[in-house]
Amino acid sequence: ANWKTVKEYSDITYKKSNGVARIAFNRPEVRNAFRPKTTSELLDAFQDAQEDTSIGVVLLSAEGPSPKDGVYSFCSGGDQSARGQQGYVGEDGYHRLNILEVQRLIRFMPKAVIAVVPGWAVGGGHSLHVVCDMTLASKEHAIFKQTDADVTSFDGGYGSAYLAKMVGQKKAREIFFLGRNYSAQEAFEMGMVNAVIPHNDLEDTAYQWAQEILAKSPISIKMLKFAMNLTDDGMVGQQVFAGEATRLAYMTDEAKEGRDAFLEKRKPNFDKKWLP
Ligand code: 1HA
Repeated sequence: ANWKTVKEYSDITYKKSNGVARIAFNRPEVRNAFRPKTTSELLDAFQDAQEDTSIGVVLLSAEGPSPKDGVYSFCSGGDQSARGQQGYVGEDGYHRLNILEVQRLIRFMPKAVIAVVPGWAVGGGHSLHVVCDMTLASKEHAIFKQTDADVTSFDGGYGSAYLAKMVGQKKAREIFFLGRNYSAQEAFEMGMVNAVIPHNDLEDTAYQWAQEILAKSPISIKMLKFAMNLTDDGMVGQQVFAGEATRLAYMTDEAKEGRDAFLEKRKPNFDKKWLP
């Protein structure tokens, strides 16, 4: 990979190479906890990756290890030192839970998003890996853990209910109710990790997976992602999927006639082809 920095941020890094965007947490000294500044930067970077037509796959990864103790982390969730009474407090003084907006961007983005987990994936960081399309984990250093019930928080959406669809109800309840540590191998066996990768090969493997996806049809990847999302996302899932159906319908002669007739202030002639 020939990574080029796209934009300088304080709490994340953002690079691109050959169709792949890499967005990485960059607060390894606090296990890559996110504060409002981090989530704003994530939103900005994900939005850029979404709009950039040269990008087909996004890697959500993390810098590290911690310069303090050499420990690797993906993300340890909300920064508890920024936690106020109603959410996480930023420089503007507002209390926010806008990591959920980041989750929605990942979920509804018409491109594959791969979580690359080099170390701790904890609390809201665990939920982020859950909402990504796939997860690759470091064999030696990845640890999955749900601490929400230790700190009076709960991700009642994708982080838990969608997780239960992934690993089964009993396991999901164990993960949240006991908050134990799970290795990459255990997470793999539960079905929430796609592959366990030797730590030194993790980033290269993620890039390789991305390249394999990039060789596929962009329309197929987008439609398959939206199709697999649909049943779990209710009316919004239908809206997203149907939006793509609308786009395809717009490409027909029939749609062109509908538009042209309106603009030319005449009755449309739909040529009455009621195809089977
Ligand atoms: O659930 C949600 C949400 C739900 C709905 C809507 C929005 C949500 C938004 C957020 C969240 C959450 O994320 S709630 C869960 C918040 N996160 C946690 O409870 C995890 C807290 N951290 C830990 O349990 C542990 O640090 C660890 C298992 C990740 C790692 O343990 P380890 O290796 O023993 O390291 P540790 O010594 O604990 O931490 C290293 C440094 O990082 C410490 O700072 P230092 O003593 O060096 O000054 C530690 O305070 C800091 N740190 C780690 N995690 C966080 C953190 N500082 C702030 N916030 C953190 N999350």
